[in-house]
Amino acid sequence: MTKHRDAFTVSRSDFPEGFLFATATSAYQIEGHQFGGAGPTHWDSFARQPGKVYKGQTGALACDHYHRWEGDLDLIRDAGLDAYRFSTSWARVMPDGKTLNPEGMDFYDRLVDGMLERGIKPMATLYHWELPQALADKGGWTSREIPQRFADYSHKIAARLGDRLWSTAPVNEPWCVAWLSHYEGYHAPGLADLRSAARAMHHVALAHGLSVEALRDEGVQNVGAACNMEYALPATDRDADVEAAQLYDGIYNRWFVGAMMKGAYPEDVLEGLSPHMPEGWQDDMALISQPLDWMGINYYTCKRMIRSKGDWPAYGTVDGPLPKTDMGWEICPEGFDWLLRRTAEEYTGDLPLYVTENGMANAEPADLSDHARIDYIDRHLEMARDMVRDGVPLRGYTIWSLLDNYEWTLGYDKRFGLVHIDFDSLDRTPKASYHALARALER
Ligand code: IFM
Repeated sequence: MTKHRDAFTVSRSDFPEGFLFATATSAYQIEGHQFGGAGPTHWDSFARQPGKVYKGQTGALACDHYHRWEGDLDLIRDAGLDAYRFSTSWARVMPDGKTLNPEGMDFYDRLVDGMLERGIKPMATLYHWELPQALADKGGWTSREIPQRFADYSHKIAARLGDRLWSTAPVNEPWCVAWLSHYEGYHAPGLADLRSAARAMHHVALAHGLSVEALRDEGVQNVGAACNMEYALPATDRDADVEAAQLYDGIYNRWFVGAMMKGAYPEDVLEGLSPHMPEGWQDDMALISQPLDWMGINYYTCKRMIRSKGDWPAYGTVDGPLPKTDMGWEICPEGFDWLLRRTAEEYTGDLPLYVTENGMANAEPADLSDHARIDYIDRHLEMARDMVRDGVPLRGYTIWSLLDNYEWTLGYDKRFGLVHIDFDSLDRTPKASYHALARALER
C-alpha cells in the first residue's frame, strides 16, 4: 500500500513573492444550470442520450453554487488562496447564444465583486464547454458562425466585467472542445468524425483569436489562454511507437500552442488534417496568433502510445506502470516538468506561464483524509518550485478543483475537490488537503 504525505513539504515561502496560488472550477460543473434563466446546452442534450454520461447526470443542480457562492468564496479566502479561476457560462449569459439574459450577467457581476471584497483575484475563462444548444443546432464548433458568436459574447462579458477581472482566457482546453468532442466522441456533442474534428480544431483556435481581439477592443488587460497538455511517451522504443507518441503530442500539445504562439499548426498533424480543414484557414492564423500576456497549461497525466492499425492518426494507448488516480490516469509529475519546460523553451520564451489546472480525482475515505491528493499536489508543486528556481517564467499554480463537481461524462462519480460535497444535502466539508494547503500557504 502506498504511503502518502499527510502534509505539504512545499510552502509559499519556497516561491518568489507574488507567485500566485489559485483554485479553479467551471460554471456548468458547479452552478446549477437550472437556475437564473440559463438556456439549454449541448451537455444537457448529450446527457439525455443513453449511455453517454454516467447515470444520465447533468449540471442542473450540481453544487448549487448559484445560491451558495458567498460561502464558496469564503472557503477560497480562508484557505489563503490568492486567486480564483472561474468561468462565465455562455448559455447563462446568452441562453440562445445571442440574446442577453441580464439575470445571468448580474450573477457574474456579483461574483466578481464578491471575490474582490475578499481579496481574491478573479481569473475568468469565457468558455468552459456549455455551448448553448441553439448554437449546437447550427453545427456547433464545426461551423464558422460559432467563433463569430463567441466574439459577440466576449464583447458583452468584457464590457460588463472587464474592468475588474485580474486575468481572462477565452477557451478552456481547446483540445477537449475540438478533438475529444469531435474525434474521440467522448464529450458533447459526441462526434467521432475526422472531418468534423479538423473543422473544430480550427474554429476553436479562431474563436480564441476573435475573442482576444474583442477583449483587447474593450480594454481588458492580462489576456491569456488555458491549453491542456498530456505527456506522450512511446510504449516501446520501436520507431512506430515513437512516431505514434510524436503525433499524439502534435495533436494534443503542439496544435493550439503552435497556432497561438507561432501562427502555425504543426506540419506532422497537418499531414492528416489538411484535406479536412475549412477553406481559407491559413488566412486566420495572424488573428489566432496575436500577442498574449500569459500562457496557461492544464496538466494531469501522461499517456503511453503505440502505433495501431487503421486510418490516420493510427495510434492507441497502453496501460502504464505508475500509480493511478480514480480517473485511471497515471500520476506522472515528470511529464508536468517536461511539458512546462518544453513550452517555455520552444513556444512562449519569457511570457509568464501559469499552471491553470492540476489535481486529481480520488475516492475519499469517509473521514476525508485525502492524503493521496496532498501527495499529488505536493509532488507537482516540488516540480514547479524547481522550475522557478531554474528560471522558467512560471508565475502561478492552480488546483483543480475547489469543490467536488460534475465531471462531465463521469457525472458526479469522480471527486476532484479540496472540499467535499454531499450531493444530497449539498453540504460543504473541507478535506484534509484543504487544511494542509491552508497551512502550506501560511508558511
Ligand atoms: O473537470 C475537468 C475540467 O472541466 C477541465 N479540466 C480537466 C478537469 C478534470 O477532468
